[in-house]
Amino acid sequence: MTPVEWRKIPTVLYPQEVLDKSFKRASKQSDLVEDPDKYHRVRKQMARMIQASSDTIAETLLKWIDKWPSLNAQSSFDQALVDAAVGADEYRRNLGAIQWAAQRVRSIAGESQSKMLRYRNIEAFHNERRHAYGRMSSIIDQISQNILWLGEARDILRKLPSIDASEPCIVVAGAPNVGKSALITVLSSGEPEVASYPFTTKRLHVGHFDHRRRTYQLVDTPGLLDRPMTERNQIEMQAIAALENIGDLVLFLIDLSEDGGVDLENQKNLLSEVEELLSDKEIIVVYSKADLIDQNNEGKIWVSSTTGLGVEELRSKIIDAVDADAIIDPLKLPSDWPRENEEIEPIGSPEEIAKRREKAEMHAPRWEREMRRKKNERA
Ligand SMILES: Nc1nc2c(ncn2[C@@H]2O[C@H](COP(=O)(O)OP(=O)(O)O)[C@@H](O)[C@H]2O)c(=O)[nH]1
Ligand SMILES: [Mg+2]
Repeated sequence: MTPVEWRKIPTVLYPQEVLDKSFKRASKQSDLVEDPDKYHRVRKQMARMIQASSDTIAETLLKWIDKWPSLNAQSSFDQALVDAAVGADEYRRNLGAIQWAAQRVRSIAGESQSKMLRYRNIEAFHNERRHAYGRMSSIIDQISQNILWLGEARDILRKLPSIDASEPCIVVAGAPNVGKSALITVLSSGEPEVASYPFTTKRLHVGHFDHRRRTYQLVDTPGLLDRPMTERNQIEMQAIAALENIGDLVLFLIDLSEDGGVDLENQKNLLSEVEELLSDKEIIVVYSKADLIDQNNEGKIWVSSTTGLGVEELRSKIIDAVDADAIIDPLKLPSDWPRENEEIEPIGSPEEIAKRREKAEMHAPRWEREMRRKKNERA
C-alpha cells in the first residue's frame, strides 16, 4: 500500500477556469488548420474546436480523479482521517460527479462530430460548434458545486499527516502536556512533520527515525488518546480503531511532575482506558520529564526530552518491541498447516461425498479418468 501524499494533490481550478482553459486551447488548435477551401477549412476548424475543448475538459477532470487517492485503497487510518476531515461519503460523491461530467463531455463531442458529417454548409458548422460549447458549459455548470467542494477539500487534505501503513508506526499517547510532541522531536531524525488533525485544533507531530532499512514513524494523538473516552464522538472512536490498525506499538506517557496540569490519578485512569481500548496492542508506559523528578522508582522507563536522558534506551526498546526485523523463515509452515502425509477427512455426509466425487469424475479430463481407471485395475 503506497502512502497517500496529500500534499501532492494538484490545484483544483474554478469551474470557469476549466472552461476558459479548454476553449482557449481549442481556438489555438483551430488556428493551425490550413486549407485554401473555405468550406473545408471551417468544417475542420469547428471539428477541431469541439474535439480539443472536450479533450481538455475531460483530461482536466480525469486528472483530478487520478490524483485524488481512491479511498477504498487507503489504510483504515487514512480513511478515518478523510472521513473526519471532509467526510468520506462526500469525497466519493463529489469525485463521482466529476467522473460523470468527464464522460458526458466526451460523448457530447462524439455526438457533435457525427452531426457535422451530415451538415453541408458553413453556417451549420459554426452553429454546431456553438451548440457543443453550450452543452459542455452546462455540464461544467452542473458540477460547479462539486468542483468547488474539491478545491476546498484539497486545502484541508493537504495538511493531513502522511503515514505509511507498510512501515512500523508507534502511537504516542498520554494526557495533554505530558511531553508527547517533545519526545517525538528528540527521537526523530530531522524535524517532525507538523500536520493538522481533524480531531483537534492542536497540531499533530509525525516524526521518524531509520533503523536497518525500516522507517519507524512516531505519531502524536492530540485530541484522541488524551482525554476520557466518554467525551468521544463516533468519528473519533473510528479514528482510534484505525490507530489500532496502523499502530504497531503504543507509548503511553505519564508525567509524574503533574507539570502539564493533569494529576496522576487522571493520567492513570486514562491509561486504563487506553489499555482497554487498544487491548490487542503492546503498550509501553514511559515516565516523561525525568529531569523534573526524583527518580526513586525502580523498573520504570524514564525519559527526559530536555536532557536526553533515557532516549536511546527507549529507542532500543521500541525497535525490540516492534520487532520489524524479525527474520521469518519462508519455508516454515504454520503449525496448523496440513502435512502431506496426513489424511484429510472429506467434508459432508457419505452421500454428499459420493455425489461430489461422481461430479468431479464427470468433469475430469480424459487422461485423468484413464489414470484413475488404471490405478483401480492395479488395485
Ligand atoms: N522539564 C521538561 N519539560 C518538558 C519535557 N518534555 C516536555 N516538556 C515541556 O512540557 C510541555 C508540554 O510538552 P509537549 O511536548 O507539548 O506535550 P504534549 O501536549 O504531550 O505534546 C512543554 O512546555 C515542554 O517544553 C521534559 O522532558 N522535561
Ligand atoms: Mg503535543
